Amino acid sequence: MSTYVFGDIQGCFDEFEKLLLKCQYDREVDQIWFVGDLINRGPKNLATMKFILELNDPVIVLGNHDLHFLAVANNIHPGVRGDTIQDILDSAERDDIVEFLRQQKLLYHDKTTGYTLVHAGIPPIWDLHKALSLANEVESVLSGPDYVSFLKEMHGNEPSTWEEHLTGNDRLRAITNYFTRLRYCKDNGAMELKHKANIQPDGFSPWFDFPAEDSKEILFGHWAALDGVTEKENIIALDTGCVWGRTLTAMRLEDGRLFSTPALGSYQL
Ligand SMILES: [Mn+2]
Repeated sequence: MSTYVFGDIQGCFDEFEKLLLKCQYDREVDQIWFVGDLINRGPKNLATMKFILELNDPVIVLGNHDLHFLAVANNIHPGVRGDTIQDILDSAERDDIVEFLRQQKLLYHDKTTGYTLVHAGIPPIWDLHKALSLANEVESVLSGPDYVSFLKEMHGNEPSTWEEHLTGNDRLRAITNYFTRLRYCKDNGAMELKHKANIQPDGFSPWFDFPAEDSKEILFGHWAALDGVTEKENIIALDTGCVWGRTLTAMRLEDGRLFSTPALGSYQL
């Protein structure tokens, strides 16, 4: 049995299928983990989600695009230019996909392998135990009866610095932004969410450049501009920009081998 961890698919279903073949993925015995951003910006979002819905026990952490889909599907957000989720919105599977996604996690830690899975990052102010507990606060709301009222307040960049005394939707939005949008921060956890992805803002550093409170093996996506390079052995970036016309990447956990396949198009505006 092997475990394959996939970078941001974003609806690039043809590339996803090709990469599964290249890995010699066997659906009877192998497991798939996803770093999130399963959908949006790429061309085949419904096909991607139908495939994932039929998997046995996938491990998924949600990305910003997956959460954005939930907001649009609940008629909370009108969508933005470049969204490609209409195929799901128009489908008979729309409600099943919404229900499936809102049961997923923001952060996953596998005790057997020691790996932690997150879409964007974990700020240096939280050890793993704290991060799992905060992720669980959002996961409970998302899978619970009042999730629409959180989705209504989810978009936004503030508060940009974690404070333990935050409450309500400000607290949930901050936690969500750390796990699903973080790239650069300061050692006190202050996030910079407004900059362009490949320009380091003054006074900020990549979240993984700070010494962690505990040694963690982290797998993440979201940051296509890194193109898989963090310069840190234990911090593994898996978004290699398929949706930007570059490659889709997966890692086999058991031996650390990377597999990739070229994008069949460039889908971003
Ligand atoms: Mn993302």
